[in-house]
Amino acid sequence: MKKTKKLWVMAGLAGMLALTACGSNAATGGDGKSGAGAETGSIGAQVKHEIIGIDPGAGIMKATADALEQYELKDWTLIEGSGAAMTAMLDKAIKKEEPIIITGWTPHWMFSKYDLKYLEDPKKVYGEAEEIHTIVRKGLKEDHPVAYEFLDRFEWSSDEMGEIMTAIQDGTDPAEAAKAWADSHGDRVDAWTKDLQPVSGDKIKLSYVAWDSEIASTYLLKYIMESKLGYDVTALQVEAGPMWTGVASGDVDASAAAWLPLTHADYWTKFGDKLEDLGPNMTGVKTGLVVPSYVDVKSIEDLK
Ligand code: PBE
Repeated sequence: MKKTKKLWVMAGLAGMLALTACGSNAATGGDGKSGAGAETGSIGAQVKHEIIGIDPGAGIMKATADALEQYELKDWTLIEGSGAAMTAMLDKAIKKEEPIIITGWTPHWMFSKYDLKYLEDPKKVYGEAEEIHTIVRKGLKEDHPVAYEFLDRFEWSSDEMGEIMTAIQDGTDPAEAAKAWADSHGDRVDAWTKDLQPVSGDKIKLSYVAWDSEIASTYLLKYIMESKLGYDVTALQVEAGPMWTGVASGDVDASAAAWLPLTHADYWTKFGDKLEDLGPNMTGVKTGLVVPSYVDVKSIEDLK
């Protein structure tokens, strides 16, 4: 069984090389229907024309649906699931050295754990300079000025977030991982909280989605707001839609998980004028289609 699969992969690699050698005229062979070599060779056939997605509300799912259209990948299916299911399938595929295509993003611990690459996106369907923004409900500044000022100051790097994410991935409880990070990065925490007068137990609600990046940031905010600023913070784990509607309706005070300008563009169009955008808490983030580096595909265009 294993052997067959390996051979299959090798045939696939040979097929890809042959296709490359023939130039980019995908009309022959690219659809896997023009002869045995191409059939076993196409990456599409190898992964059953499936892209392993995450939760349906995620912006990356919409971007991927757009990518399937714009790159005319008609035979392909985007599989819904969750961030956790996606990383479990990735792990399984890598252990067997099988091909897999996932919806991925940075920062994410998977890039330090595995050897992965983004597929090139010449049509820029996944956008360019993406950022993570902190959004707050209208009126937060008046009701909770200390929380507002802290959230407004909060800005960090993907490497810093990566430290918490990796600790969680290695089995540390998220609250513990956030505490350990804050305790060992006192200079950063002091800069964000400098001269802010702690309150006594005011309640704050943060919403987030169970994406690994957002678990890390939200638990850090909760820890700092509770331990340094005296708040009683609830971190509400919801789907992407309710995360935005919660802040827009005022049921939730803030979220540090708004990916803009592209990933959450639809949510921004719907709710942007009903909330306040405090700007980026992280810049240089990215989303796209990701494969293990042993998968011999370079660009989304090669999936055709
Ligand atoms: N993500 C991680 C989210 C934003 C954070 C890229 C999976 C999304 O696609 O909406």
